Amino acid sequence: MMARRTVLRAGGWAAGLALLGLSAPAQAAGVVEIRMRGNADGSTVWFDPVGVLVEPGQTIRWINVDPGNAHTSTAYHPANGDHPQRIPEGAAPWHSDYLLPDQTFELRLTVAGVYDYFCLPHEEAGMAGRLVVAHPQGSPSVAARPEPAQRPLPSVEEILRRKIVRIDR
Ligand SMILES: [Cu+2]
Repeated sequence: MMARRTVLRAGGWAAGLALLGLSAPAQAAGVVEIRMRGNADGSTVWFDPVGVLVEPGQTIRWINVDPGNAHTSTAYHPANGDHPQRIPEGAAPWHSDYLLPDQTFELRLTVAGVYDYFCLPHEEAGMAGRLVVAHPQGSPSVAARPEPAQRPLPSVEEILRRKIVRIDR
């Protein structure tokens, strides 16, 4: 089966540059990979890492490495099942659709800020993650936001400090 490889360019910034015959300038940073994981009996599911600092335009790739479950990467946004908006104003919401084991989904975010997302079938089980999009140099303009009720996500400050935050299992 072919792996799903969907690229969604929120904001159309890179596409606009391509139309001008220019390449995106922020190619230095590599792909950030976030694994969708579950334990053997399926009782615990999570994103690994759960919190990541990414640069604007950097490719974020989710991969389902859980042989026992389908997972999604779905932005907290009213467009996704009436969820509260927990992505920056002006940023496009995303929904990966269901990823079977070994399938992937790619996303590029160009609007700086804090993005919270969840797994559609496992939100109740606390499967959620946080991305902070900021330039590595200079002070990032990211606003703090109230924590979701279901489960504490790593704080913006912790993500900025450690860049990658994992859940210990
Ligand atoms: Cu899931």
